[in-house]
Amino acid sequence: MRKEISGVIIECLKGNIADQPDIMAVVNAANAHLQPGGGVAGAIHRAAGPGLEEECRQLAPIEPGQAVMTRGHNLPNPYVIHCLGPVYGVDKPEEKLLADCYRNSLMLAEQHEIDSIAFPAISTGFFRYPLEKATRVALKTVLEMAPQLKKVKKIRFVLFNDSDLEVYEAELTHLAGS
Ligand code: AR6
Repeated sequence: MRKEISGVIIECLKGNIADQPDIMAVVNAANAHLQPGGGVAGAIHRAAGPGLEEECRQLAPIEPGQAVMTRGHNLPNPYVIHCLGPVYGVDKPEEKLLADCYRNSLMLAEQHEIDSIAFPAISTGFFRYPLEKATRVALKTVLEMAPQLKKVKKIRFVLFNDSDLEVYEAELTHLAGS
């Protein structure tokens, strides 16, 4: 699914965040120490190679809601933006911290003149944020920021399975109209 909001293309598709070759910056659902880990972080670090872990070491630790940027190393993307999402039920207020991840990533992208960015569903795996609630926060935050974006022209949400994609598509239709 694809929509255009204030000149920004917002799209949702099923796929692997580590395999988005037409995108300038992919977002990592990181841990505080910016170490490989599992899920999205594992896939990104495996594809990027050890140079990414080395670059990350100088930037860690990060706080929930924070975003930092590195090069993409062996990924097909020039940049990776690493975000620490809230652990659901632990890091509070979780809705604000999750929104901060999306806001801070888009602000970093703007500062570095990045025109396209791909997000996974931050916090909805190991960090247990319920997918429907996290989807609403992600899409509302991005739609609110769209009119202010000058450099970012494409925002892609990469979902890992069909049911997660359906939740994103339903929420995007609800928020942006069909
Ligand atoms: N591409 C796209 N989405 C994926 C991929 C992938 N390759 N792999 C998993 N997902 P998670 P979190 C989905 O756990 O909840 C790590 O160990 C997954 O189904 O990667 O923010 C870190 O080191 C889920 O919907 O991120 C941290 O310790 C979503 O991406 C911790 O987990 C996020 O799942 C971060 O947990």
